[in-house]
Amino acid sequence: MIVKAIAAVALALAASGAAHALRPAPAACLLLEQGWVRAPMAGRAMTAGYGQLHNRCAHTVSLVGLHSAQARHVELHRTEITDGISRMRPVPGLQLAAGQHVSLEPGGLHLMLHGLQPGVVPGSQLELEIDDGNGHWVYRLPVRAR
Ligand SMILES: [Cu+2]
Repeated sequence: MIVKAIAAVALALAASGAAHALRPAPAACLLLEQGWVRAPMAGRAMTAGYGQLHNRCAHTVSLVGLHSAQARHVELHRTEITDGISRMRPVPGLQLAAGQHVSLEPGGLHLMLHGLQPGVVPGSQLELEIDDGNGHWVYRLPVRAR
C-alpha cells in the first residue's frame, strides 16, 4: 500500500486554491505489492527487499529511481548463477510493459539496500521511495527475519 505520494500530492495541493476543486493527484503507475525487507545479518549494513512490482498503467513504465532515508543507496539487482556460482548484478532502468507484473524474490530480481541505518531490525519498517516517472511513491515495508 502506498502511504504517501510526496511530490505529487504536495503539488496538487499547492495548485488548488480555496476556490478551486482539488485536482486528483497523479496516480502511481508502478505498484509494489506484498513488499518486505529481509532484516540484515548482525553487523551487516546491507540487505535485500522483495515483493511484486506491477505496472497498472496502459503504457510502458520505467523504474526511474529507488531511495530510502534508511539506506545510503538502493538499487535493483538480479541474482544469476554462472558456472555454479551465484552472483548479483545491478539492473539499471527496468521497464515494465502495460499491465506487466515482475516478481522480486530471493534468487532472482530484488531490491538491494546498501549502507543501512542501525534501526532496520525485525519488526521495524523501512520507507522506500519509488520514482516511476509519474511521481515519487513512498511505501513502508515491514522488516522481517525471513
Ligand atoms: Cu543484491
